[in-house]
Amino acid sequence: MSRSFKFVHTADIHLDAPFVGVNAKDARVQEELIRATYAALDRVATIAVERQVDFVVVAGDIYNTKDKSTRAQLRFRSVMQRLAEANIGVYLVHGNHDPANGYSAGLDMPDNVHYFSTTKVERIEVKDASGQTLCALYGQGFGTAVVTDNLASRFSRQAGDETAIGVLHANVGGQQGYEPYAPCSLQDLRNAKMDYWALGHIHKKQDLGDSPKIRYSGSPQGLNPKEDGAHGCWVVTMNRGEVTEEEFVETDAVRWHQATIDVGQMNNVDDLVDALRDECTRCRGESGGRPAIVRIDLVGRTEVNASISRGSTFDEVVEELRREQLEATPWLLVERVRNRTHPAFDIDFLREVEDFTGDLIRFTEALEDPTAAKEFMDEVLGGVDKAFGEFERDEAELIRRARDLSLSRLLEEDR
Ligand SMILES: [Mn+2]
Repeated sequence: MSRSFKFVHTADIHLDAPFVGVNAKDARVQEELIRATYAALDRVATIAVERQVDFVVVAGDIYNTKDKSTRAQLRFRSVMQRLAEANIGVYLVHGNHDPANGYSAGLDMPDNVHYFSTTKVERIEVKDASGQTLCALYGQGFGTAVVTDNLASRFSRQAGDETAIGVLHANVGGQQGYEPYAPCSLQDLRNAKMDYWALGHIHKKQDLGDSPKIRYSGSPQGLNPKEDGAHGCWVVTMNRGEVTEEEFVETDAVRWHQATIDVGQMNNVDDLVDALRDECTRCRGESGGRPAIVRIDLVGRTEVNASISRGSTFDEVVEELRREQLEATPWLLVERVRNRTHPAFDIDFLREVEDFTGDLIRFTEALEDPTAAKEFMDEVLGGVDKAFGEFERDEAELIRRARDLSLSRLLEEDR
């Protein structure tokens, strides 16, 4: 007779991730970011212990770099020891960020830790303390950073397995923004006849199907602005090949947010300040008491554009907001606010007028074609590029903003 069992599915912990590109001068923010990946791993372990799960699976990328720091390895081991004391087994695959051929400090891991083979799909029968079989786990890790083989197609459930779980680090369905490693399709996964696929590599949680259950857990901690929203791990209960319960439990220590504010109905800078504060309040509400980092884009056609495009008004509004939000507890870092607003004049009317204003609009509209825009900007900025090297730019956006700024000045003179 089998019994029901419970496990935690996590992946992509990326211990020691450097949070590149975060503009954080504040010491509190820096400290919290350095701690964040470790804090998230700690929470995963605490959840495993508190919920008395039978085991934990980690679908790759425990560490951020192949040549992982000894500090990261020591801390990881201490978490494994905590799980060993609670009699919780840990089954891991190597991912592209921590392949088996990377640096290892050679630390002895406790006996509860098992890495799957990197040369073949390994099958492990998981038993409880009384020797009763709970399920069969199947996994294969990355031997080197770049794995272009379809690993999923090698998995196959053995006859007689009451419950089978696949553990794999892979890009399912050629997802953009992630390396195309261990590429496979949903059909490859289905063909293996597993009951649950514990996947890693994609950093946001994904639910790719229910029959069988195919899940990415995502990273327990969001690692960059694109990894916004709640991050956590799955706690899964299974019995005789069926998932009877699954819960996504939040584990992130710092949360990312991306927001867009339409300033179309606003009349003055005060309205804008209020809207920015409201957005920060909303992010706090969605962060569940955690510190948070937010990036905001302002969009819309508005009267406010003229005031915030002038001098340092915009920068000062953002600077004040940032200071105010950082001082509060928990802190909220307003990491970036982009002004993507447009002035409130009637382009359709102005376009028809036979004067310089009309010429300007017609000229810039001819540059809406990306190739034309690039050619024009290369011509205008060729000298700058030569002197300083070509910088990354959104040509169409730059042209639109230059047009709006010129129109604002021109129309003001008419008033
Ligand atoms: Mn990863």
